[in-house]
Amino acid sequence: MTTKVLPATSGAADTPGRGRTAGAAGEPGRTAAGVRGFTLMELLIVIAILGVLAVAFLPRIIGGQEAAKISETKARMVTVQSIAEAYARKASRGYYPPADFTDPEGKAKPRADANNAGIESFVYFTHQKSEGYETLEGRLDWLVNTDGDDNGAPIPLLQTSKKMEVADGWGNPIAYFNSESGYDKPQTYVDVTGGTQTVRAARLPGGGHLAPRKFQLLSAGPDGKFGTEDDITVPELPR
Ligand SMILES: [Ca+2]
Ligand SMILES: [Ca+2]
Repeated sequence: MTTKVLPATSGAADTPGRGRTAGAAGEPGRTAAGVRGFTLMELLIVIAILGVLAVAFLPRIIGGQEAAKISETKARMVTVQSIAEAYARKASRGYYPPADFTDPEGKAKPRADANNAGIESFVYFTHQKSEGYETLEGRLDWLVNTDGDDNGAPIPLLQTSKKMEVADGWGNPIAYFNSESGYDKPQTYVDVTGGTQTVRAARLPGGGHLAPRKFQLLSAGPDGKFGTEDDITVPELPR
């Protein structure tokens, strides 16, 4: 009896592979492997889909935010432009707001430093008293003071002596140039990061000044740097 049992045991040991593959041990092995493989595939597919979604939509979200800031900046610049035009029409002045704090009528003697002078001068002269045209009154959230200076005396229509710069959509001051104050004189602007930038009046592709005998508004655009391709100008530069 014992001698028959031993060969039977050794017989089973002769075909261990077949016995395990076809037997109870084989099917659970396949099932386990199948479940793991499928789960890994699912994970990979989910990761792949997330990757595709990120690639597809992140630039659109970021691009959409930038587009909104560009639109906001243009809207502000057009408002500033209309204020400048109205200032020139008022009482048949015939000149645009000064960009260097020099009062053509010799009355105002504002305290001013060299930074952000163009736009500060614009805001100062266009908001000294009720001029009877649209002003930045009611748009105080557009105003910033990136160079941290103080005009010394309140600007009546704006109830401030400090916030004299109109910001673009990224918080940087919009630069203002007046041809009479000089397109050839670069201006110094302190940007929203506290850095200082030299800003030059925009030129046409042919080399001439944009809006000769008028005025220019310049935004550093999305990259925050003046003088680069993404700058926004009013009037618009031909591309
Ligand atoms: Ca300032
Ligand atoms: Ca730029």
